Amino acid sequence: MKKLKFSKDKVKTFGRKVKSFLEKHCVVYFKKYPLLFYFVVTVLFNTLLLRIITVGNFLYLKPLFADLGMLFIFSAFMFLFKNDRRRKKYLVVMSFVTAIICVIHSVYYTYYDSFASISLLATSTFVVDVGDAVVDQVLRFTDLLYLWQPIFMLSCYFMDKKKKKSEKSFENNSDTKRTLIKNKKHAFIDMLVMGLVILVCTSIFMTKTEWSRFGKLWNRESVVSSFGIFTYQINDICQSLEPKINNLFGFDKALKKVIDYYDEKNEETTSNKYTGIFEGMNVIVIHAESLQTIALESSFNGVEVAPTFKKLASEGIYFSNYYSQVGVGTSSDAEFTFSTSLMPSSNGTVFVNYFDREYQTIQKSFEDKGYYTFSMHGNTGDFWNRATMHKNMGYEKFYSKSSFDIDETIGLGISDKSFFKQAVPMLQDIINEKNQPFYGTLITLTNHTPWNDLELMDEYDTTWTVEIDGEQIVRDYISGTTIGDYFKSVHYMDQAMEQFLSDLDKTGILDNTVVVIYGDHDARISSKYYDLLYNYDPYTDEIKESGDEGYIDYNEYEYKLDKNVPFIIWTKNKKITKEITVPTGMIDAYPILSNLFGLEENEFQLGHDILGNGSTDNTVVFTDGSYVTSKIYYNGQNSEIYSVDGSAVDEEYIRKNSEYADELIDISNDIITYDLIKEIKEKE
Ligand code: GP9
Ligand code: MN
Repeated sequence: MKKLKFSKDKVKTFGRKVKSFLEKHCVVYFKKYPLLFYFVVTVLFNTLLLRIITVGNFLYLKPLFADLGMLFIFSAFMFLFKNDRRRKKYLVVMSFVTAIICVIHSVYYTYYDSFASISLLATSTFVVDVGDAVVDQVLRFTDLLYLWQPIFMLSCYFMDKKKKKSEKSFENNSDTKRTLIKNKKHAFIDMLVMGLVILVCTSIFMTKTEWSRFGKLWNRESVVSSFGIFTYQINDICQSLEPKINNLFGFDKALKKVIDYYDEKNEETTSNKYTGIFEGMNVIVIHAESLQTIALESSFNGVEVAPTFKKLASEGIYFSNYYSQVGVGTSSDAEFTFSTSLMPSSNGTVFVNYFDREYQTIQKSFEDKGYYTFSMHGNTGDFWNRATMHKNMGYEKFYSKSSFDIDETIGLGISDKSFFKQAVPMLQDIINEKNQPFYGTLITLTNHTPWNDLELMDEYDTTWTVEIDGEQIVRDYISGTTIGDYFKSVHYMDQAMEQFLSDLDKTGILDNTVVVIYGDHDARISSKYYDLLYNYDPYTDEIKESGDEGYIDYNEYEYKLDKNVPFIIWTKNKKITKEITVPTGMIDAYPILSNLFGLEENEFQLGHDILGNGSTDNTVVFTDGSYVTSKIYYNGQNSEIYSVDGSAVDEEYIRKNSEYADELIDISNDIITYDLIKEIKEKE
């Protein structure tokens, strides 16, 4: 009993000491500067708001304390300013800075489902170019909510200015003066130490996985969810600068890791029934902007959304369970992964931040076989830094915007119909100049968000007619919605494709050409619109609810799986007609095509020849560490597992696949960051 009383006393004394310590080293500053108190509390509220709006977590204490710690550190710097007025101004400026950070992340999250990175500053010009898409599809009222805070701080600042007189008399009091002088000396250190202590205490509660994600920074949502926005931001700045100074650190370790990986992998590649089947034929690769598989599976009033793509899929090799693996570099990442069989960079965008590295590419492999390689795109050469990067990847010529007559504009630029129409004589010229066989990539443009130039496209009827009480009722339920507009736009792209193939056929080019089509990435349509596809009831003109007959419980994983894109390899003579349902990724395209065309195998490829090797399962990895197999979808953000085929998997299956996913991302990042292909080739 005595002992308990003793320890109670001790706790009380300790509590008193902490209280007086806090009074002396922290509360005193808040009392002296109410603006400082408002700053900490209101910015902290904004960070909470950001997490609620983006990742939807608000019950977590860890990011809250991490942000609080960072705010103390930011606040400490105000004491480096000479006088009160400047210190207060500093708080107002910091309010604007933090609010703008929140707005940027909020907008970015809507578009990319991730948090922005400073390494993308170089890509910010593209945001201007796709500005319409951002305003139409992305900018929401909630993204601007954060601005209340700097406005509030500014008002407090001006109100405070009015009180200047009385403040002066307060400062003239000799006792206060002494306190202020003491504060001036210690305030900076006090606030800094307080911030660091909060951060250290918070970090003790972080799990191993959280630390690993913090270090790798692939999974930005998860890092913000645990460490808060400011710690993420500082980490991101450091890691974005890393490539610049990286060649000084960690190079040897990465080189050894990558060499060991390829030595161990040592995959036996034997020829199979598909090897060299298309050897010597021309290749036209269609990079189909935002083309999702779901568009090939949908129809309205008996008319398919994408009849041409659908026909090509049924007449050729069709990967119906194919996924894009892009990161923040979207279109350019799709081109990169398709061409190199490497994952995109987790830190920035290869086309923009790592364009000066050496890559082993499919273009170079075709060139080694005597092919002429080129690309065509109706946008400017500097978009996604393509002019530079296409050259680096091995395209001998890039026909960009200046090579085309921009006679019809839809959305981002030249319409697909005009683009394809002009491409045909260009292809004929290429052949006439004896540049055969050729490997050419044609990048489409029209099907880019926001799909709001529909009046320039042929009408595509997306209504649904039902008979109610003997009367024909037409439900125009999907027009004007994002997904409805998307389908109309895909229908246009499909018509453009149909016309292109027919024009090509007239020239005879198709007789000796393999047409390869891939959707570059999903169309980023919010999951709420998918309810119109799955749960719309034309009889009631309403969306079905749980319990209603025929209601489909469309969950976040079905939505993720619906983001798959088509990959089609087609020839006019329908040489191979086959559907591959094994999960396949953009990373597998190069090995598959390499085998079909009898190319030299790329020793740095990380993908697999899913067609030739007869795989029954495959792991498609996404840039955040999530992956999909024929059995599960693993969510890298929260380690949740979704069963794709209804069967159960054991721990070992998950462990192995997760390790594989981590390694794939690591190896790709090391190769890209440290320019290891160049290094290894030089050593050979
Ligand atoms: C434009 C295009 C669009 O040239 O490729 O890029 P995205 O916004 O889809 O990354
Ligand atoms: Mn794209």
